[in-house]
Parts: sequence; C-alpha cells; structure tokens
Amino acid sequence: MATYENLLVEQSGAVLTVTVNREKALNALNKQTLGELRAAFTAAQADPTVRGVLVTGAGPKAFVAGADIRELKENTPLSAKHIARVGQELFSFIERLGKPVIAAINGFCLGGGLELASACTFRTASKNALLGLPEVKLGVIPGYGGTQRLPRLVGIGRATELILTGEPIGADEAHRIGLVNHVFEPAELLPKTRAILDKILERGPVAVRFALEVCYRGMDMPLDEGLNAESNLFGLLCTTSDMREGMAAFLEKRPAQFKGE
Ligand code: CO8
Repeated sequence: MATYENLLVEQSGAVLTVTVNREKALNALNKQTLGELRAAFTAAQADPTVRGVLVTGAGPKAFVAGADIRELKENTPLSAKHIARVGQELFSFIERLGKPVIAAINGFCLGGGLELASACTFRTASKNALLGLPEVKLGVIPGYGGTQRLPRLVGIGRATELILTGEPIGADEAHRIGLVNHVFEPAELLPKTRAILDKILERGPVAVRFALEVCYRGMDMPLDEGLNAESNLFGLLCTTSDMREGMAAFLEKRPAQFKGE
C-alpha cells in the first residue's frame, strides 16, 4: 500500500480507513494533502478488495479544521479559482466513488473539512465534534462545494444561517438537522461507524452499488427520469446471481452468501 506524508491509509477486510494526518495544523487541507487524497481515493476506486471507506482525522481534536489558511492567503484570483476547482473535483470524485464513504467526524470539522464530510455518503460524529463553514469570518466563501452541498443536505434556510454567520454547531445540533446520522462517544466513533459500514457490506454488493448510483444520479434529475433510472437498474439486478441468492436465502431462512455477480 502506498505511503503518504499527510495521510494514514489502512485496509482491514474490505474497509479502507483514510485518516488525514497533519495533527500540528489540526489536519488542515494543504495542496499536498488534496493531492494525496486524490491518489488514495483513485487507488480505492480501482481496488476491488476495497468495498467501503471510512474517512477521519488524526488525533483527538480535529477531523479537518479547513483548508490550510497559511496557503490560502497567498492566492491570486486565478490560483484561488484553480485550487477551488481542484478541491471541488476531488470531493465530487469522492462523492461518486461508487463505494460507500463514511466520514467519522472526531472534532473540529470546519470549512474544507465540512465540505469533505459533506461529499461523503453520510456522516457520523463524536460528541465533541464542532461543524461549521466559517469562511465569511476570513472574508471569503466556501470554495470546495459547501454552498452547493450543504443546502442539499440540510435545506437552504439552515445552510444559509451556517454559511452567513460562520458559527459552528455541535454534534447534537448537527444530528438534529440531519447533517450527521449518529453521535457517538469519542472512543466509540470508529468502531460504531465501522459496524454500520460492515452492515452495508453484508448486503448484495451490486445492489448496494446501484442503489448508491441511482440515489446520487436521481438528485440531478427530474423525478420521472429518476424513477425511470431506478426501474432500469431494478430490472438489471434481476439478471444477477446475487438477486437469486438473496431471495432464495430469505425463503430458506438462512443468511445470503452474495458473490457480487
Ligand atoms: N489552516 C492552517 N492552520 C490551521 C488551521 C487551518 N485551517 N486550523 C488550525 N490551524 C493551526 C493553527 O494555526 C495552529 O498552529 P500553530 O500551533 O502553528 O499556531 C494549530 O493548528 C492549532 O490551532 P489553534 O491553536 O488555533 O487551536 P485552538 O484549539 O485554539 O482552535 C480552531 C481551534 C477553533 C479550530 C482554530 O484553529 C480555527 O479557528 N482554525 C481555523 C478554522 C477555519 O477558519 N477553517 C476554514 C478555513 S477556510 C476553508 O476551509 C476554505 C475552503 C475552500 C478553499 C477554496 C480554495 C481557494
């Protein structure tokens, strides 16, 4: 497995854990880290033994405290636009990886950190997590997709309050508004999030892949087209041995043995 300067990447079973590892800067995303995330997720997509990914931050304090402000302040208008596009494309790549990616938010999750987490399939948080988009406090706006994904996740009213005030919210409030799915004790964050991912990985692999694909593609489609895409994939799944196995296992009252075919 590749080694990185600012990431720890470990595979256990079918799950890859990607840990942003710049603890001295609260795991802030500099250009190097963006490049390493691109490499790690490109490898994860290509590797059939990786069926799901957990993303978290190193140390007890932060998931990711944002883009690296020391680098950001050096930008010209053109370089800022370029790096915003690089980050946006990376996060869109993670969003459409074709495999579930869960963000386990273990502390500060600010700016680019919340934008990374928002591009994940869904999010869990430790009780001490703090989530926000504080860019307006720096005189800028979110630039890695925050203005687009947060309204889609929590609604335009809640998103604009978070974006325009720049004030963060705690884990319980993030849970209340649907930004994170579960809140766990810090020590339980990774094992309990892993258990959710393991449950997904027990299901029919092709069905999981198609469900993920059509949920996201449908977000960009009129309802009728989304429903049509859903029925097409449903039909296609009826050609798989996984479908025959899943239904036979139910009727025979035994666990299904899916092959991903
Ligand atoms: N960038 C660089 N360094 C950081 C960052 C960051 N985002 N966050 C923290 N650090 C560094 C601090 O500078 C400090 O370093 P040092 O010890 O060398 O002084 C170290 O991490 C520890 O931080 P603090 O001492 O500040 O720790 P505290 O516990 O007192 O405070 C906070 C923690 C509240 C998280 C505080 O560090 C903070 O407010 N950080 C900045 C949060 C922020 O504003 N994030 C948004 C950044 S902008 C962004 O994400 C835009 C994304 C889109 C970019 C588009 C490209 C053009």
